[in-house]
Amino acid sequence: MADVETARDGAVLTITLNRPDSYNALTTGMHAALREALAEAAAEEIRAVVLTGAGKGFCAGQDLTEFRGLDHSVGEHLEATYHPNVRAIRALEKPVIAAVNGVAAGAGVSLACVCDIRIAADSAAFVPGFIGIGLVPDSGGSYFLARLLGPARAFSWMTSNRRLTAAEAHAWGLVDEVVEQDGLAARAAELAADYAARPTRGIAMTKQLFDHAQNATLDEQLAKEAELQDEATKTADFTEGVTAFLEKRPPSFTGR
Ligand code: T3D
Repeated sequence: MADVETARDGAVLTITLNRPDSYNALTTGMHAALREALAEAAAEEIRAVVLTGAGKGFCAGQDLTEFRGLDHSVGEHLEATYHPNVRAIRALEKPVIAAVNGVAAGAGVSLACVCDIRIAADSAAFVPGFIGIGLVPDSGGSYFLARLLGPARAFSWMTSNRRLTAAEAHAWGLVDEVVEQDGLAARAAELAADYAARPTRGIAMTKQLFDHAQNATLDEQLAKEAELQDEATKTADFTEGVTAFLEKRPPSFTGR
């Protein structure tokens, strides 16, 4: 079994981190495998992606056994391994759903937060992790958590190392939905299939817009909206959406 597995169901690609004995802690090799899986996800026929973990954990962050006798620059390691995948997920022109099946810690929390949507099993938990070993949030953690939770809550949580339950994460807005452990995979598949039937290019451009809004002025954002709306009107799904509305029938979107 590979450390990162992919499975295709129609237009949905599920990527599974697969080192269950260590709660899918990330090794250098896993980053490369994840990069390959994300390249597979970029194919036009894939219209939604699920990212999950095998076994009891979602992802325990950096595999700490790789820190034994640390003899490399961690900053360079981050740039070479974590960062390309963070950028690849944000660049995917389709929704990425994190199905958090168990504990997420350290860069595992960051990884979930890089995704567009998070659903969690009721048994899942979120552990800052970094500060527990004297580190700072990385792999996008400080960026996404500040935006998802607000800087004050993100700071106090990340520096407390408090284990957050799935219910608490939901109350904080960190996850969109909490489902029973046994129903998580089915719910993730259902949600992904639903997304895969929507206007994929419109969703991709919505993702791009909200990313752009993080650091834009109002004028810059208005310009970006106008630019992407122009592009959206050139899609087949726009034509289909308007036609279906006028013909009083449900639309059939192709993702083009
Ligand atoms: O290199 C760079 O570029 C820097 C990047 C840094 C990014 C980071 O992510 S730093 C933060 C790294 N992560 C952590 O510090 C989390 C460490 N793990 C934990 O705090 C806990 O294990 C958990 C909260 C994740 C889960 O706790 P619990 O009690 O539910 O389970 P457990 O028994 O501690 O762990 C289960 C197994 O997974 C266990 O193995 P064993 O004893 O049954 O053989 C444990 O050793 C293993 N495991 C968990 N986390 C890691 C790990 N093995 C290696 N690395 C881990 N991060």
